[in-house]
Amino acid sequence: MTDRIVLQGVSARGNHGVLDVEKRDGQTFLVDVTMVCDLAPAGRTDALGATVNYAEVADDVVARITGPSFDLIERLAEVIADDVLRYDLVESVEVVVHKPEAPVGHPFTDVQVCVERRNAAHVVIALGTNLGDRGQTLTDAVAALTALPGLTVTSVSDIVATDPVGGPEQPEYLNAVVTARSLLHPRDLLVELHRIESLHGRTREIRWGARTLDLDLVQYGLPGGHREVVSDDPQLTLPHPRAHERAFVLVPWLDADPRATLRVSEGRDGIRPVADLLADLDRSGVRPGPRWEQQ
Ligand code: A4P
Ligand code: MG
Repeated sequence: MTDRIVLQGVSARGNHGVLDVEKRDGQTFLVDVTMVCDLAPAGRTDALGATVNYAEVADDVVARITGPSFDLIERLAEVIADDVLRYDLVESVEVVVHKPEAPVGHPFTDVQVCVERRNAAHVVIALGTNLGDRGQTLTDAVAALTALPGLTVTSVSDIVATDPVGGPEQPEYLNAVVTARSLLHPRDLLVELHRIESLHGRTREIRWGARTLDLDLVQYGLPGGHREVVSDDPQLTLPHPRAHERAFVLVPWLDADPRATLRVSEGRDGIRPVADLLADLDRSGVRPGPRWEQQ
């Protein structure tokens, strides 16, 4: 695919940088975005809906530049690339972040980082544990997911401590959510999730019973996007049939992805912002949990 949309030199003031003065005073950042995508449908139909609206991309870029401060422009480039890959049409994206006023200490014209990322299905994985060294288990599970070929972890929520929902009387849970992009097919990804669970001594005696590690595939593909998978197969139901009613999933998911949406029924109207779903739920059983352990 050689078709591309190039958006160059989007600029705004932001507060990214390691130094206090950078976080306090801010400086100008410029961003170039190159999106590789099939433009033939737009060329044929002349319809904006058949392409990527570069004005929306520019809005997202400016929101990231002016948004919460990162230490590194590598991180800024990464989150911008991730935003762009929400457009299913985009097969791959190159993001260049320029920081021409960076405190380099010598005359220079520009410093830039460039990242190139491929698109794949956006997936959401929920982690739960209420037996053993729970914090360490979650840390190890995220490391195992990060190391999985074909899976690129894009965001990890904070850990929440949660009251058990359903099942027999059992200890408090720690839960978290990881978002990722997957080149693995849903079934292959589930096999890998089960393998990681087994590595942590997961056994299955009682449904909804206590467990060392539970990894559920909450969603595969963005709702309404062409990589979305909807399935009522009991071996792999997508989206996860109980996710929408569980604050222990939605609270960390929203933390990992404030713009998350979840399909709750068929059609366009069946896609709901996770923030709205949460507004209707009792969140009293979900509390801030421990910090992630250093690896
Ligand atoms: N399966 C079907 N769809 C999926 C999917 N989307 N992701 C199948 C993962 N697995 C899926 O799962 C049972 C079977 O579901 C698997 O064979 C798989 O092929 P399991 O992990 O063996 O058993 P489970 O986790 O006990 O069942 P389930 O239905 O996944 O339970 P839930 O709904 O995940 O509930 N309370 C708190 N506070 N925190 C928790 O994390 N977790 C549960 C488990 C109950 N209460 C909780 C928590
Ligand atoms: Mg499960």
